[in-house]
Amino acid sequence: MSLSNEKFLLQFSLPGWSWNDFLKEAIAKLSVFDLKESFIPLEFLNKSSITGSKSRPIKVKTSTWACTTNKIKLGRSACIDAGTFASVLNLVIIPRNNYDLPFFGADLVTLPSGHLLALDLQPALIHDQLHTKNVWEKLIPLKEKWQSFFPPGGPIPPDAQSFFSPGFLWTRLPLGKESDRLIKEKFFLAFQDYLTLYMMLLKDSLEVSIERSEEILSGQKRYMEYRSAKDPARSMLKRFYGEEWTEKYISEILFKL
Ligand code: DBV
Repeated sequence: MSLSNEKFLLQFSLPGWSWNDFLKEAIAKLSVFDLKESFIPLEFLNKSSITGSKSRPIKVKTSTWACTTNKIKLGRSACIDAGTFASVLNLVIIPRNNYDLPFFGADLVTLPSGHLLALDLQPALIHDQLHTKNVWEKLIPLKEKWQSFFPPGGPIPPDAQSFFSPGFLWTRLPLGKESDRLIKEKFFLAFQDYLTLYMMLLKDSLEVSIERSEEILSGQKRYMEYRSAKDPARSMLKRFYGEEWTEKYISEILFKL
């Protein structure tokens, strides 16, 4: 792991609850490849603000980290630390489009209302056997193994369904010691399983034809447009940092191909 990675991780060690161990695990796994950190403009690298009320101000920080490898176009994390108000790790890995690979997506969110945990390998080309079969065969057993420990997260909007895989692991948990234990003892292992599978798929993938890679690219664009249009963090980010910064962050950093 390079020095600036470590510096970043130190900046994100929070007191109390944090998703830091998950991010560290992901970076450690990615570091097996020829990882190169990507440049993030200063205004998005570490953004601070104050939210809450005058009598109870809450410090908010959003940190962004990104990398590439020979098969990954963009791996990026967005971490929000607003103390008890919010703790978020959103991680997306976008493979290069000359490989027939899904996205890796994790959305780990702690709010005063509870934890919301989403983990998936998501297709760029929906309903395309060549793109999905090999992945789903390996992913569905992981979903079956891990979802049994967690209550289902509830329905996802119909327009979003096609962006998820049948291996979507998704739950909502109340705050408290029992959930903390479940997250540390079970969800962390599920996260490692999903990541390990993704690393294996990356390692084994072979380059596809130019025609195929163009098809994959247009699927990736559709996916990014959807994620950027429907980012569930939009209203929170706007509250923290205002509209202009938020829209730029979403379209130019979080979901840009
Ligand atoms: N979600 C993001 C990014 C975030 C982020 C970039 C930078 O995609 C955080 C931060 N997700 C985030 C927050 C919330 C959610 C919710 C803060 C809570 C919003 C709130 O309640 O105010 C999966 N994330 C959610 C929800 C889902 C997901 C289904 C609930 C939405 C709701 O209840 O309205 N993650 C989300 C998703 C994909 C994924 C749609 C893939 C397509 O990976």
